[in-house]
Amino acid sequence: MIERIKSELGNGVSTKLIIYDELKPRHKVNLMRELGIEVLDKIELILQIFALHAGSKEAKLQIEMARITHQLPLIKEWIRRAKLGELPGFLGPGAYAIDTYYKHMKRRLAKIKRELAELRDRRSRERERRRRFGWPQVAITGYANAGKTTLFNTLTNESKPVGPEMFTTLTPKAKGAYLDATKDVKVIFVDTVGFIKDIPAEVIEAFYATLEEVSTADLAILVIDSSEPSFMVADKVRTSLKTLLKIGYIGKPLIIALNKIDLLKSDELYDIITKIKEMVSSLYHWDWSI
Ligand SMILES: Nc1nc2c(ncn2[C@@H]2O[C@H](COP(=O)(O)OP(=O)(O)OP(=O)(O)O)[C@@H](O)[C@H]2O)c(=O)[nH]1
Ligand SMILES: [Mg+2]
Repeated sequence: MIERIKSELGNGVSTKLIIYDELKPRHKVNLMRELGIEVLDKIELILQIFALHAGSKEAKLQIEMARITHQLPLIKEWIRRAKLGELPGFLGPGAYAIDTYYKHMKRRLAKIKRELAELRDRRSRERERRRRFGWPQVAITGYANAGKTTLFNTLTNESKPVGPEMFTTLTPKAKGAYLDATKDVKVIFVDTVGFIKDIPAEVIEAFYATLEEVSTADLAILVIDSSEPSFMVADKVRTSLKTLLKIGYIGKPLIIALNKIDLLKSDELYDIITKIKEMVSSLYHWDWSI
């Protein structure tokens, strides 16, 4: 396999190999040693894309935290192997320099955690303030690119960026809107960062702010891109429901919003609705509707 990758990479033309899966530190170190180029796994790739989109300070800190958290086991593996003499002078610095770098990263991580905790406190105080007005909070959740922000904009008359690329939204946004023309019922809609396939949201602590917005909401709207192949739609509904339970959205109502139905034929829509209804009745034990 390694030989095949080597020949595919050509003679020094490629400088980076991206593996669209999660890599264990020891596998990554082995690959880098064998190939002599940078190797990225799926999580690192996603974090790099995140970094391109990060606008707010909070989003930047969250991404850096996720990156360091993901890198630390790798650096540890480097140190272990370098000390065993398996990686003499590997990637430039020796074991001592890597040791220092490891300690530096740990300190940086602790600092980021403190800063994020402050921002989180502020967010939670904001939430409390909104609650004192008695306005219910509605979280718009779902996978990346499902159409969450498009729905948020429509409901709140906002114009937050939407786009076909993934991870357009990286920090939760809240805005109040009246539900009826008489202006009796006001609710706060919260747009959130999308779930990502194969990366359990609770693994990446960096999404804490988003998770908290969802778990403390009074109602969640789960936006589903129903134009995807039906097995993917079913899989995403199933994992979204599990994620909602894991992050503590329990005992509260749920609206499943099938989005992008303009891209479906009516019999396809009927099939998807039937499939989702079956799944949700067996997995979600509280009020729900589609
Ligand atoms: N055809 C079709 N496209 C839609 C619909 N709703 C949203 N889109 C498109 O889907 C893409 C993603 O929409 P967003 O609202 O940015 O999705 P999101 O879930 O907020 O995405 P992230 O913030 O990246 O997680 C955009 O190109 C939208 O124009 C719809 O009902 N039909
Ligand atoms: Mg969005």
